Amino acid sequence: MQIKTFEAVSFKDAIKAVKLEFGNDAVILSTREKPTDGRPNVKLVEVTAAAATVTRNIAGASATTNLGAGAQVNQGRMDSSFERIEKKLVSLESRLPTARRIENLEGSVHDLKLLLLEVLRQNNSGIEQGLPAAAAEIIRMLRHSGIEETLLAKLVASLTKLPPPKADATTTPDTYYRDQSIRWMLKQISISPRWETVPGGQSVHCLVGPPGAGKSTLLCKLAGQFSLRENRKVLIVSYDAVRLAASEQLRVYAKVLNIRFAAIQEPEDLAGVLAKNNDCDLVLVDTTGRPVKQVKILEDLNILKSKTPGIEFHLVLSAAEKAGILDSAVRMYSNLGVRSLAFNKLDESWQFTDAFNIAAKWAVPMSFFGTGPEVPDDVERASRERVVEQIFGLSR
Ligand SMILES: Nc1nc2c(ncn2[C@@H]2O[C@H](COP(=O)(O)OP(=O)(O)O)[C@@H](O)[C@H]2O)c(=O)[nH]1
Ligand SMILES: [Mg+2]
Repeated sequence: MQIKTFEAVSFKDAIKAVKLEFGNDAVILSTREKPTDGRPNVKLVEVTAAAATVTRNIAGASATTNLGAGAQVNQGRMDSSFERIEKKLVSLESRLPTARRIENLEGSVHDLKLLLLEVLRQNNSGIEQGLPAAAAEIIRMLRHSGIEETLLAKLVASLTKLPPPKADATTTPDTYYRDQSIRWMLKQISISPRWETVPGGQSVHCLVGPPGAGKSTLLCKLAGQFSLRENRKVLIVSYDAVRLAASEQLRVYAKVLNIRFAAIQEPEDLAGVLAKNNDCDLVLVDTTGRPVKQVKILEDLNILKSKTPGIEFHLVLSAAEKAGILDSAVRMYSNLGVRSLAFNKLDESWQFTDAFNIAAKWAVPMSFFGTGPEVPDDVERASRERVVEQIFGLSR
């Protein structure tokens, strides 16, 4: 008799393997669960089976089965054995960890891994190793708040070159290195120039960026601020290439504030609209887009750029997004020649760390901060001090 042991992750799979090798008439001799090496919560199933040569009396009720060396097994007894085994299999299978439980376990292992990495990073005796204790502590604090490692390495290099703090009553090593770090961080970011009136001309600013970043909201805030507070003659243009009816919100808003409004669907049409409204000195262009159409949108924006001399693009980002998403948005729009970064939804976390990372890494000036959904009040001009003070916990 040929006997073999099969291992699988479930009884179903084990039986499948048995049938594949020994055919449908294989005899199951034993079944058991056994732990997996190194994964105590995940069990394997072991099924020992024998190959059977079956001869059946098709016409009669008393079919017999020939097991190798002539052992005769009554078909009725075999059927009931199978039934018992099947029941046992079902009950054992119900006790196996479900796919969801395994998933949960894997999730926990992943979380633990992250936690461990975080602990290791916090105890990192790497790049700041050679620094005085007070300076190293600042690096650890900045790392903890989310400042990117590449930027930290540059700061470490800069702090390393500093002369030691003078021993006087007013400066402790803590304040000395903190002030130097703040100074260094302020130098890494810049603020874009104000959108001043061009004598005898129009300045055209186009807001681009991922859907939902808050472009239209920011545009309304800016249009409101420039026309109400600075008395500028503003023209709002909605460039809604994919006909999302997004221009309606702007049309209504423009009407309420008595601001000139135009909608275009083709990038070539902007030049005509500008000529027709040449008494407006500040033109704010809103754009729309769906993620799947990004390539087409970029092509259109490039046409808009080539057909509209002097147009400036400003990339609007949501500070509530993950750093990776912000990074790929900057990468995507950088070919257009982005003049500034505006960060919205700062009110959702009051975290300026990602804004700092992105602006410093890509060396693009910051222009505006959206600090809430209210139009036109929840906007402020970007400020380097605001960013750095928040990171150092000196302000909200
Ligand atoms: N909390 C908060 N919500 C904002 C801010 N800016 C925009 N939003 C909201 O974000 C959503 C998307 O804004 P919208 O301007 O339509 O994004 P767009 O697709 O880039 O034009 C809307 O519900 C806005 O009210 C902000 O600074 N703070
Ligand atoms: Mg919009």
